Amino acid sequence: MVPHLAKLAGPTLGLLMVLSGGAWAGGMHDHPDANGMADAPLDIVRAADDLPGPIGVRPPRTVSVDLETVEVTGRLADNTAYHYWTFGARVPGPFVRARVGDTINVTLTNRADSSEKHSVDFHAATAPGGGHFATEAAPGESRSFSFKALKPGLYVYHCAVPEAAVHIANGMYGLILVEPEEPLPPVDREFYVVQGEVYTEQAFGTEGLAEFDATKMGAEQPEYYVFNGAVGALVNDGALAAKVGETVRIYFGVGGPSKNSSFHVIGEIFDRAYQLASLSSPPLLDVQTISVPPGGATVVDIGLEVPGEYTLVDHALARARRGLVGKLIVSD
Ligand SMILES: [Cu+2]
Repeated sequence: MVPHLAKLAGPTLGLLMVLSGGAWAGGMHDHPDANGMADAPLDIVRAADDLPGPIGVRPPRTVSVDLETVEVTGRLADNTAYHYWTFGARVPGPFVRARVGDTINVTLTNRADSSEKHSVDFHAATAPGGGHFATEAAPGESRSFSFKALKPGLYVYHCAVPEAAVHIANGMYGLILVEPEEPLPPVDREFYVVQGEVYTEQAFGTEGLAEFDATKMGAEQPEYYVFNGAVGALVNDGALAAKVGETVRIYFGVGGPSKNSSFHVIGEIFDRAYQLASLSSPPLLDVQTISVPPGGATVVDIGLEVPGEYTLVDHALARARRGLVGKLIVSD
């Protein structure tokens, strides 16, 4: 057993508790080694191609969504670990796919080895707190609610237990796609990418266990910016892969908690961009960079004409040096 966040003892912990509304009250909790250790962190990256396929044409029905909240020590960067709070031990959480008119039965189970309460707020739900109040679960608890997906779109979901920004900064966000009655144009490949910020006491790149810094979060000064949870998540083996002549679709969201993304793929143009992830509005055509707010999303389609390596960035390019780089590899 490893006492994570052990360095937070004493006055530092007291200060954090004031700043974060007591959200760290359980921060001294021991976690099983299976949840990762500082010197053996888990891979928490959600692969960009880890999403269910298109629903296509079908009548509305009932869909079950089971989310498990797990606190793990994961790899934030080479030689840097971080204590993540997650949906399903990956960041972002699972991609949820439904169709407009579906009834969505959500069950959130907070693992018994968690130190915190967790919940889920679906932006696709029209209900108080988006389901937060109905799902707020203490460690070991399981809570459920149902909602009808009234509006098509690509929506963020996130934990909303106070202080919600802390839970989001620690990795508790994901996307739910509510497909319109008439499906989107077919594409050859689909990808799932979510941007977030990580606020650590230690400077970017410092080796060892990086600890959450409430002051930096309050000042909106992250040390790390990440696609899919970690530095390097979408490069090398994690790169998005496609072939010349194909059209790819990226479901892109921003967990935040605080920073907009100016999402851009270097060397490409978004042939179609569904601004603010509205799927009821016609897409914009031929867009270079699209602005995505925290708690927001977009859907972009890219036709691939030329083989080679393309780079996913936030065009606030200074963020690249803090980890925000992904790759799209296009082969012949
Ligand atoms: Cu939470």
